[in-house]
Order: sequence, then C-alpha cells, then structure tokens
Amino acid sequence: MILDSNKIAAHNDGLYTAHKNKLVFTASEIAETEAIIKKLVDFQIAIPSWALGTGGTRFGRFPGGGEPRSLEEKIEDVGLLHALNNASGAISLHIPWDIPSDRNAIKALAAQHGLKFDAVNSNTFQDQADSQYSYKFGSLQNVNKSIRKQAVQHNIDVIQQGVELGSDSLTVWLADGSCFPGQLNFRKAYENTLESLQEIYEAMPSNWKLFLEYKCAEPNFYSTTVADWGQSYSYVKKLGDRAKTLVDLGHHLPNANIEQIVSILLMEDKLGGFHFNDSKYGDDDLTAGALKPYQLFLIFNELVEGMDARGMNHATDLGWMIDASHNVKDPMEDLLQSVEAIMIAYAQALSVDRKALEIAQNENDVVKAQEILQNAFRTDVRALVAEARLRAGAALNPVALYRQLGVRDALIGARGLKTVATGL
Ligand code: PSV
Ligand code: MN
Ligand code: MN
Repeated sequence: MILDSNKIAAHNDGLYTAHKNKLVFTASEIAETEAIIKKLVDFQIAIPSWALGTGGTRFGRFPGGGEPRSLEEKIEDVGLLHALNNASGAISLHIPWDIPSDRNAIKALAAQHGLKFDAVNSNTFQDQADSQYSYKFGSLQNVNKSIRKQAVQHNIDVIQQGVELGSDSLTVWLADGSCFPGQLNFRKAYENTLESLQEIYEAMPSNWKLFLEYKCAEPNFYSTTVADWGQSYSYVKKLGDRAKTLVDLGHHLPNANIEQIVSILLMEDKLGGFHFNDSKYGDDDLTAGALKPYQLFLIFNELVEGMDARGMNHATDLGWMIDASHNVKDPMEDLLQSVEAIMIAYAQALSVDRKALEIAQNENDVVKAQEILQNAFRTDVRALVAEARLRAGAALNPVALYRQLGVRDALIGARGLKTVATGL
C-alpha cells in the first residue's frame, strides 16, 4: 500500500512541534481560529477526472508516466489525494471519457476511498467514433435539428449515468460559437441553444441542478454562444430555479472583475459553482492561486460575505471544483497545490473582520477598507489549513509526504512509464 494512516501519522509526528508553535502564533493574530478550522475540515473540492494525467497543448504532450489508464485508476488517484489532504472528497466525471464498465464496482471503489461523485460533465465538443453527426458547426446551437437532438440525447444519457452513480448535477460547457463574422445568426443560435437546454433541463430529476459554464473564446474565436456570465445568466434564468451559472476562472476576458460577477450571481441566486484554476492569458488552466492569489482571496471574500448573507452552507450549497491541465508538473502534486491555495484563500476570507469592513464601507473610509482586506490576505493562515488536515487524519504537508513516499515512482511501477490518461 502506497499510503496508509501509519505513514501519515509518522509524517505528522515529525512536523508536529513546529506546526503547533506556528498555530499558537496564528491564533494570536486571528480571532476565532476554532470556527475557521471547523469550516476548513468540512470544505471539499472536487477533482476533475480529466486532470489526473498530463494535458498537453496542441503543440505537444510530455507525459510523466504512471497516469491513470481507467476510471478505476482515476478514482484511486483521487483517493490518494483525499487521504493526503482530506479536502478532495469528490470526483467530477466527464462522459464519454469516463464511462464506468461496472457501475456497482465503481461506486464501491469510490466509497472505499471516501469519495462522492460530483457534477457529471457532458461532451459535445468532440465527435465520438460511434456518433452519427459531427459537432464541427456546433451542438446545441446547430442549424440542423438532428444534430441538436443528438447533442440533447447525449446530455440525457449523461444525466442517467450520473443518477446511477449518485451525482446530483450536470455541468454543460459548449464549444458552440463561430469563427468568422456572418457564419452564424446570433439570435437563432441563442434560440436553438435555449430550446436544447430546456429539453435537457426537463430531463433532469427534480433534485438535480444544471450548471451552465461560459467561456469568452476558444475553440471558436469570433463568437461563443455562451460567452460570458451575462449570457449564461440569461439562459439559466429562463430555464428555471435549478439552473445556475458556473464560473471557470480562466474563461474571462482579461481584467474581468470576477469577484464582482460572483457577488451579483450569488445575490441573484444564480451562482452554481466554480472551476478553479489560474491564468495569465486565457484558459491557461494553471494551478489555482499560482499567479493571482489576491484575486482568489477577493473571490472568496465575496463568497463568504454573500453566502452568509443568504444563510447558505459553505460546504454544500455550491459546486466547488478544480479545472486544470498540467504540462510540466506532476498532475497529483499540482492538484494538491491547487487545493491548498483554495483552502488558504477560503481561510483568509473567513478571517476578514466583517463588522469593521462594513463600518469602513458605510463611512466611505477607503483606506481602512483596503487595510482590512489586505491585512487578512497578508496574514499567514497556512497553520489553520494544516491543523484542519491534522484533525481529519490527513497529512500536515501533503506534497512533502507525496514525495517522501515516492508515490509517483510507485504509480509508474504499477502502471508503467508510457501511460496516457483517458480523456484530455
Ligand atoms: C472548457 O475549456 C472547460 O473549461 C470545460 O469545463 C470542459 O468541460 C473542460 O474544460 C474540459 O475540457
Ligand atoms: Mn471548466
Ligand atoms: Mn476551460
């Protein structure tokens, strides 16, 4: 066994004294650390099944070996992550990349690792070997009714797969759009997409949610049919209460104020969840918090404020997911880093002095308001995140333990050096 509770305990013993000293210091700087730690213990971020292998770009792919070759191995990898950090207790499947061959066995394997099935993702951005029609000119928007029907039916099949696994939400991301002016009638593309989404929405069980992801560009580079939060909002508002907008941090035009988008969507009860990642140029899918940790904190600041104002449960009322791609890092290490960055941003947002911030805002004390936020952002909360892991039986330093145990080498030993994860 690569990882077990004895190995985690031995690792934690070695780091315990230094950790406790740091925790005492952190508690001297932040009020109510106990309440924050409890929230951190409960917080879970779903791992996308497609992020466990090397992504690559259209120019090349440099796999590191030992990648999961099946859904079973993907679940095992997420199980490893969850054992290390106790914060990755769910997997988000992408269909047809992840069709379970034996559903009961897959469910049992996930349960054995303490994992739930998060939102299931449909795929109408690629043609499958057995598909009758091509999505070259779009799926739910297509001018051809038969193609739209095929895409709708695929989404219905994905819902069915999800129901059988115990998932309760569908994420729809459409590559639909156009590459050149004149290619598409925008209004008709919208109307076709809405009609198709309505059919999908109606096919969902009554406890399910539909998350509609937006993206400003790529693979279409002139227009995207669900291009921004306003367009997603316009669709989900028409669909019904259980349709919500999904915010992928890498899907905005440069300099978009994502935290403000989050605040407004929450206020409108239309925020469904997130695909966390980071980017400098576009849909870069880099490690969360690697480039813009202050932005990540400001997003969580709005989330905590808005969710508390609406009486929402932080852990369960939104879909928390990562969407990442790895070209130069070990995917598992990268995912551990992303989860850590998300937990840090969340802990910092929980530590904001909300009463003082409200007073500063009401008094138009701009300097004070900025000081309050920056103070929370600049205070080191890593000991709180580590303490949450310790209390849940996970590792004080997951990346360090992953390396100490030689997890990647063990995976290469078991699966081989030349592996290609299914999916992206
Ligand atoms: C599209 O860029 C996206 O962000 C969507 O979430 C997809 O489902 C995912 O990437 C994987 O292709
Ligand atoms: Mn995404
Ligand atoms: Mn993306």
